[in-house]
Amino acid sequence: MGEYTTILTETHGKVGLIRLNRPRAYNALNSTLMRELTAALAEYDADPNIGAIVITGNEKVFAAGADIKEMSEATPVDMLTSGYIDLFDRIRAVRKPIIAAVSGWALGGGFELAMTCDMIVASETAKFGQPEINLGIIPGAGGTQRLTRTVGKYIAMEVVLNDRKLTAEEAARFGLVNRVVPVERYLDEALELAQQIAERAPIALQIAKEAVNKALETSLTEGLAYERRVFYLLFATEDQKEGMKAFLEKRPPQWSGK
Ligand code: DAK
Repeated sequence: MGEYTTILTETHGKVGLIRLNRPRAYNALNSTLMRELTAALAEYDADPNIGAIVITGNEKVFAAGADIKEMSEATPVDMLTSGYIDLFDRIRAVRKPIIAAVSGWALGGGFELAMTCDMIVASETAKFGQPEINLGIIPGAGGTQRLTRTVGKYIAMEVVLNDRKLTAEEAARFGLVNRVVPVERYLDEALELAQQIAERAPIALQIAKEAVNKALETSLTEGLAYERRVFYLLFATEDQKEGMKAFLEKRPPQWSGK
């Protein structure tokens, strides 16, 4: 892995773990951190020994949003040309599954980062919010769109228009997180989930992630047609042959990723 100053990386079996690490600034997502995060994600995405990725912060904070100090004097042209939003798009383009392990605050861009991931494991202390309205702005990295698609219009309006923070329990009730666990367990739980996923057939995993994401972006008719095409495509893989043969032979499959 490259040399990073604002994140820490570790490998746990087939899982790449990225810890956001600007604790004194509550892991505010400055441009260095976002660049390093996307570089580390790209490294793990290209590594054939890695099957899934976990992004976490620390017990107190996942990330408190974009760095307010860095953007307080920005012009619209600065915001447009900084490339900041392209970094979020790069996270979205990662082909391997990404799990956010969230404890404490996930605010603004930090909440948007968690929602850009594919699954969210939360500690009981997790708190989610879009407080941009307090700064005279609105969410700019998907908050108004991803949140609304997940929790619906009415809750999203309260979160975005009135800085309503969501507890972990509320987030679970609204379908925003996969599970809520005691704070001592949240990272292990996310790593175990990621490890299970990482053991699965790599090409099917990639296609499955794409197909689920497609559901959020197309009509049902187009989505079903897309699903059917990629379903047929998987019958061209060695893993499909192996998976079905292993089932019939009553043994665990050995995935080749081909
Ligand atoms: N940026 C910079 N520093 C931050 C920060 C942030 N977002 N959040 C916290 N910090 C820093 C504080 O300044 C403080 O630093 P020192 O004063 O000690 O040097 C330290 O972290 C601890 O913060 P507090 O003293 O405030 O700690 P508390 O426990 O009292 O409160 C808090 C914790 C997380 C509730 C509070 O710090 C807070 O409300 N933070 C701000 C949260 C926020 O408003 N987040 C939204 C930021 S706006 C874009 C797309 C998207 C975005 C930008 C561009 N493009 C399309 C280009 C995203 C925008 C945002 O996320």
